[in-house]
Amino acid sequence: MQLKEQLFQTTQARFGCAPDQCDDHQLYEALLLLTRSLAQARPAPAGTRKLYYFSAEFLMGKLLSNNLLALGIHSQVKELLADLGRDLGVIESMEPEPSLGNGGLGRLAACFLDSIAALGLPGDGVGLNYHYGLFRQKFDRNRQVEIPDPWLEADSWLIPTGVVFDVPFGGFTLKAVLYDIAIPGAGNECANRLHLFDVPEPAGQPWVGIDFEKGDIAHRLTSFLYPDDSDEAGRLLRVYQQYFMVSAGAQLILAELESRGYSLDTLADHVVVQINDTHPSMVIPELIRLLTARGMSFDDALDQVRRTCAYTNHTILAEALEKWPLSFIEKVAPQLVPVIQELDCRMKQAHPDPKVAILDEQNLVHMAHMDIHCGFSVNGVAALHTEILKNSELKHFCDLYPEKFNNKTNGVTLRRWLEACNPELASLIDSCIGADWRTDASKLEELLAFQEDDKVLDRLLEIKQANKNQLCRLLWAEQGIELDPQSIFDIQVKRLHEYKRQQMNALYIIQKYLEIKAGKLPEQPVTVLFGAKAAPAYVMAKRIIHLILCLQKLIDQDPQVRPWLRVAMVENYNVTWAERLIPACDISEQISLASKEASGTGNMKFMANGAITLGTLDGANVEIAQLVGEANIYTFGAQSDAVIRMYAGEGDKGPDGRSYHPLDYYHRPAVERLVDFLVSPELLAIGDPTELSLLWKDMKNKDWFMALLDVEAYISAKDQAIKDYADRRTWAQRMLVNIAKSGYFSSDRTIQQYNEDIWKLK
Ligand code: 26Q
Repeated sequence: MQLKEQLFQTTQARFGCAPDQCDDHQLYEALLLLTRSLAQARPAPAGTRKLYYFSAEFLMGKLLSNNLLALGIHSQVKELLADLGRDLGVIESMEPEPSLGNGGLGRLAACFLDSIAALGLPGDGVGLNYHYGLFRQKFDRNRQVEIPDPWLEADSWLIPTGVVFDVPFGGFTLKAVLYDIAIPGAGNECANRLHLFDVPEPAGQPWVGIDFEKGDIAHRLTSFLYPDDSDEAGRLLRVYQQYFMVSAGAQLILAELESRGYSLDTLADHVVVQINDTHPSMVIPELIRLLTARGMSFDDALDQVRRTCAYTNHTILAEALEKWPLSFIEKVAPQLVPVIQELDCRMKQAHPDPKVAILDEQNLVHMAHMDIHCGFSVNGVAALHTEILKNSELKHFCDLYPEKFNNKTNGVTLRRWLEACNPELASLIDSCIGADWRTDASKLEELLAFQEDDKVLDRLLEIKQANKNQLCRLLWAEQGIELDPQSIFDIQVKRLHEYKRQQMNALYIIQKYLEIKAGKLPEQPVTVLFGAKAAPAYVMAKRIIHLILCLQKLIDQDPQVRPWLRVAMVENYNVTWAERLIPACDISEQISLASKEASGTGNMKFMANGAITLGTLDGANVEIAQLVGEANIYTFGAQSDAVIRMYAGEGDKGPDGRSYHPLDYYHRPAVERLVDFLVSPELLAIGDPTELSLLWKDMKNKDWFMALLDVEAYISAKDQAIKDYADRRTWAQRMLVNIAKSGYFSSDRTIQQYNEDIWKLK
């Protein structure tokens, strides 16, 4: 049947009218139903071995456009709507964004699902159906306010499956109800599934308070997604969530193994489980428990699980490595305690070094340690990150099991992060090298042949300008922010964390502000854009948001500075805003303290859209720099080995154990006046004096992530970039090189490597 006919039938059945009689939301719903059923009808990819990608987060973003592209009907639907006088962009804007993730880790999982399906590999996601995604962010009096985000509507991408498992908790049992989202593969006829488990009768309101009863857990277990929080409160619920996910997921694996006709003792031949950071690590003892309960010996169960499970590490920040008190597990899932104790005992016998123990002296379960002992693969997410894991953070484990350690540099799906979000650039690329780059991103390198082609270079600049104009229109319409589209767009969008150093960017803004006030104008007008959510309990991160919003206001009110320097923080930064901001970016800010950002993936998206990176040699920036060459990136700042030595206190150790002393840098005249501006009369007149002075004190006395160490080098590098921007032709050539080299950062490449080295699916 023709699509037109199908759409007609869908709107008739659902709303009793023809498509041209539908409002925008009804048309969106009709397209959702149609697309969902087309994706659902596709068969799973063939194969005897199947991957289960376990993750507490899948930050999918809107799915309509993506699915239309994967199904190969995007342009057809667009034209069909145009014939009705409707705009697909407007219809898409009706879709609520499922924010079932915090940031990088969750978005990576979504990119991976896209690539696994596009490569035709049999692999499903396993996670939770949170009813409230990450909070919606509002700004009120220059502060972040969090508002619950109910994303589920009567019609959504979820497909009820009728599958239910019992999950046994200490003292009660809960049913885990399975919903699926179909993940169609681009360029083939298959679809995988994202399996999301939910409680049978979810409560309508998000969780409030932390004193919960068992009855509450039954209704509220999937209530909300935890922010990547430094907050201890309510952590027991997190363990309930994790066990619910892995127990139901493990039961699904064994049920599918059986229905595929395989016996339990062939588990490792037919199943591979990828554990996305330690959040799903309890899948290891749970699988052992289920196998032994079905009659397998502990030895054999451990052997199967060891050949089935693989672990990905996404962070080296010590505070983010999960360690749960055994008493939590005793309360949530007492049946796991003997399994974990037995694993601990065996590992201690084989390797008595307390540094590699699963259970430490305080009876904390080190989830990563369990993963490494009981899995066959441990991978980092960028070359530098993996080296740091092997040489420092996980050195003791690498000495024990060198063969388990491997690197898988992250990637992003260019189908969402180039084709869908930047259609004009995608069609310019098509006109240069054809359309095959969509499924073979290495083809983008062929763009290098166009480095001297003025038509292509001019068109690149034109498209960037058009994207900037478009972003300005949206920011004005949706947030009342008015910007100069002719200015340089310098963008830092990512979660707010001290190690990502948005505060250092703020110091740059202060430096420019003071210069302009003193009569020294920048080479070009600059707009510094931010997007960032802070975890609700992360006080310092919220102070940095406060600082940025105060600077925004200060400059907005100043007619002398405004034409040259603007600051704008986008409210409620999410995947949808990323899709609008990234194509409009000139300078991509990737300025984490070297050694702290495991990989970063925003850096890759910006590069693919022709932004030039201004970054430290951290995470995947190192690989970006190697690929594009130093003429096509701005790098600055201390390198990871030097930073690691300073944390270790090599040399002149201070009272906090480090050999980095922020006051030494603070007292440099060029730095002191920037830091002191935090408590200047101008800023105190706008912001909260207590917050600003606490931030000021922290910056000069503590500065845990060494912003003052790098700030001067940062300022010169950024000034150089702004100066170079004036040579439009050379800049366009650099943009082209960045786009051409971004093919390496396609998640298709990453997934191919996971498959070749770890999963071995086909
Ligand atoms: C843990 C316990 C309790 C509550 C929340 C959490 C929690 C949740 C999310 C801890 C961490 C996260 C998210 C981590 C994350 O996004 N890491 C990023 O992963 C990306 C993909 O590999 C990398 O590119 C980034 O460098 C890394 O920061």
